[in-house]
Amino acid sequence: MTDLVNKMSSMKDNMAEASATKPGSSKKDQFLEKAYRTQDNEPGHFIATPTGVKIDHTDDSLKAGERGPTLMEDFHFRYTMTQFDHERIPERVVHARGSGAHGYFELFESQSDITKAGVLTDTSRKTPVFVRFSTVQGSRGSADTVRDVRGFAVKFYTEEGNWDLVGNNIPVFFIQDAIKFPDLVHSLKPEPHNEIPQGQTAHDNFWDFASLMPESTHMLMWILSDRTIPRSYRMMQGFGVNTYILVNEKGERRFVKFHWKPLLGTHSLVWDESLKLAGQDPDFHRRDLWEAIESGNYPQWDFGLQVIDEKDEDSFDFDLLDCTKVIPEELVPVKWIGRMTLDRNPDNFFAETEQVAYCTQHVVPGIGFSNDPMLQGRNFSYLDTQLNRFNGPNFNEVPINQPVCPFFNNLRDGFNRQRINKGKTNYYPNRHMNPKPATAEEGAFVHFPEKTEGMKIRTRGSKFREHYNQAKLFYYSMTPVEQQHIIDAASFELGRVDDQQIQVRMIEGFLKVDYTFAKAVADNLGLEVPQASGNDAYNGKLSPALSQLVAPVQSIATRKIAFVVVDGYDKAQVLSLRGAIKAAGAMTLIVGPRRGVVKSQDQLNSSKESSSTVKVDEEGISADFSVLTARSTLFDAIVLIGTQQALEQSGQRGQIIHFVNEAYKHCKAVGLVGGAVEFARKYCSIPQTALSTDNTVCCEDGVVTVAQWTEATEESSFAKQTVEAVKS
Ligand code: HDE
Repeated sequence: MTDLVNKMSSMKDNMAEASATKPGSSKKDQFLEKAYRTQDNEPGHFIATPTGVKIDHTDDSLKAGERGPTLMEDFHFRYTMTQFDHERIPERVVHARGSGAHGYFELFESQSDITKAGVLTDTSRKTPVFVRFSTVQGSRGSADTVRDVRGFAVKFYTEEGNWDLVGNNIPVFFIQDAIKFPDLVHSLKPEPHNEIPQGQTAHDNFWDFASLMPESTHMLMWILSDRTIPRSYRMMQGFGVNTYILVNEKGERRFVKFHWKPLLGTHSLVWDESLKLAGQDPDFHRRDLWEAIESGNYPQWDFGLQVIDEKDEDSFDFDLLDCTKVIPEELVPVKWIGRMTLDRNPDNFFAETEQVAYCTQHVVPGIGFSNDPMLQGRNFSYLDTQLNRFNGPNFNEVPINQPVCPFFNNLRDGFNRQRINKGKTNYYPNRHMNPKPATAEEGAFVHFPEKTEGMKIRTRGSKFREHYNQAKLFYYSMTPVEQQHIIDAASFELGRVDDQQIQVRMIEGFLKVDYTFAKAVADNLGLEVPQASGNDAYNGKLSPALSQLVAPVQSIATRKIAFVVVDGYDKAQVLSLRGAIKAAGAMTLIVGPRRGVVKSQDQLNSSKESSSTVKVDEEGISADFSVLTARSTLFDAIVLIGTQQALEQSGQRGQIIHFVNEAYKHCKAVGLVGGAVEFARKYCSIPQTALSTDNTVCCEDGVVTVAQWTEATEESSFAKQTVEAVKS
C-alpha cells in the first residue's frame, strides 16, 4: 500500500515529470515517425505529382495557346483537382465534430486479481493512447460550446492489440436497446425538411421523441444539467457507460464500469457564456485543448473501475445491463488504478483526428462484453460505420489506427490495401500451418464461455422497466444552484418547442421526477401547472458524487485570468500581481487597448520627454488581446487595473464596462485595483456593497477590491484573495 501511495504521489500533479518524458517518444510515435510522417515545407523540397515527378509551374493550367482551352493532357492539373474533389470522407453520423490528442496511460497497481489485460496488470508499461473528444449533434463545422453530450473516446495501443474505450462525459444514455439508436439520432439531429437547428436539441422532434420514451428520463436530467456545457475538454469526467467484463488468468469474470476523472476538476460554463462563445469563438474547446498541450500544461485524468462480482449481478434494484442507470458510487466505490496524460497535439487533423476509427468491439484479452443490449448493438455499428467512412475494411491500416504489436492473419486485399503480404498461402490450414491460432496461454483472446440459453424474443429484462428512481436520485443530489440550472435549461429547450402537446407531455414526464421542478418549468412555459401525481415523492436517496459542486477540486491550475489594463498603468504593480497569480498555477493574459504595446506611466513620461516611439522594454507588457476583440467569456476571471482618469478617458471605456459587468454576471472573480474601484462604482452594475472603497484588500460576492494601492499594500494578499475567489 505504501508503494502505491508513493507511486501515486510521485505521479500526482507532476507536470514537470510528465514533460521530462519527452512527448512524441512512445512506440506509437516512433512508428508514425518512421512510416508515414513527412515535413513538406523544408528548404530544398520541390513540388511533385503523387507519382514523384517534379513540376515546373503550378499557377497556370496547360492550354492550347495563350487564351485557348485547357488540355486533357495536363496530368498535373488533373491530379491537383481530383485530389481536391475527393478530399472529404463521410463525416461521422454522430460525433462529427471533435478534437484529438496523443498521450499515454500508466497504471498505479497491478489488477491481476481481476483481469489478465497487460495494460491493467503491468505497472512498468507506458501505454500510448490517442483520445478524441467530440460533440454529438452538430456537424463537423458546428460550434464547440453547444449544449450536448461530449464524446470521450480512448484508443489504447497495447502490446496485445488495440483496446478502444469509447465513452461519453455522462455516465448514462437515452435508450436501453441499440435498435432505438437510429430513431434517437434522427430525432435529435436537425429536422429533415429544413436541416434546422444545428448543434442543439432545442426543437420539436427531439422533445417529441424524448417525451414518448420514458426510459430517457434519467439521461434528460443529465443533459439539462451543467454537464452538457463543460468549461473545457480538460475539465470533464469520462465514463464507459456500458457494463463491460474483466476476466483474470483463472478465468473468473467480473462486471465493470470504467471512469475517467480530470485532475483539474469537473467544471462547466454558464449557459449565457456558452451561447456567446458559440459565436465569439466556435473553436473554444478545440483551442483550449490545443493551447494547453502546446504550452506544456498536459491534461491528466485518473482512471477508475467499479467492479462487481458475478455473484452480485442481481443484487441491485436496477439491472447491471441497463445503461440508463449508474451504479451509485456510494454502493460500489470507484477504485482509481491509473492515470492518463495527453502530451502531444496531432501533426495533421485529417490524418489523425478525422481518420481515427474507434470500435467498441476492439478489446484485448482480459476485457470483454456484458450482454448490455446497447453494447451488443454498438459492437455491430462501429465496425459498420468505419466500413462506410473508409470505403472498405482496410481502415485499420491507416497509420493512426495501426496496432503497435506485430500481427499476422489471412485477411487480404480490398480498397486501399497498404500491406504487402509475402508468401504463397493466404488461407488456413495450409502446408506451413502458419500463421496459426494461438492458445490462451500464448495470448489469444478467448470469449468468456458464458452459459446462455433462452427463447428468441423481442423484449428486455423486468428491471429495465423502472425509469424514474435514478432521475430523482440525480435531481435531488444536485445543489440548489445546479437544480436551478436544470430548470432554466428545461425551460429554454422546451421554450423552443412549437407544438404544445409535446411540452405538456414532457411536463407530465418531469412530474414523475419532482413536483417543484415540473411546476417551475410549466410556469416558465406559461402552461397550466399540473397536479402533484403522488409519483413525485422524494425517495430519500442521495448520491453526492453526482454533483459537480459538492466537493470541487481546489485548484486554479491553467485557469485563464485576464489583466485588463489601459495606457498609463503602474508597471511594477501589474508585474508583481501577475507573478503572484501565476505562482498559483493560473495563466495570466493581458487585455489592452490594442494588441501589442501597452504604455506604462513610466513609458508615457519618457516618451513625452524624448517623443520617441514606445517599445515594449524587457520589463514592459504586451497585450495578448485587445479589449475590442476579446470578451470576458474567454477568461475565468478578470483583474482591472488603471487610474480612474485613465479608464474614464480610454477610447474603449464602453468595452471595459461591458467586460467587467459580463464577468460579474457570469459569476467570475473580478479584481479591481486602485482607481478601477471608483470607476466600477460609477459605471458598472456591480452592487455597491461589493465595491469597497477601503484601502485594504476586501472580497465580497467574488469581487476583490483595493482602492488605494500603496507601497504597503501586499500584492500577495490581493492575489491570494483573487485566487480564492476564482476557486469558489
Ligand atoms: Fe456511439 N457511435 N453509438 N455511443 N459513439 C459512433 O461510430 C452507436 C453510444 C460514442 O471520436 C459512431 O465512428 C450506437 C454510447 C463516441 O470517433 C457510430 C449506439 C456512447 C463516438 C455509433 C451508440 C457512445 C461514437 C459514429 C447505441 C457512450 C465518437 C462514428 C447502441 C458510451 C467516436 C463512429 C470518435 C460514435 C454508434 C451509443 C459514444 C454510428 C449504435 C452509449 C464517443 O458507429
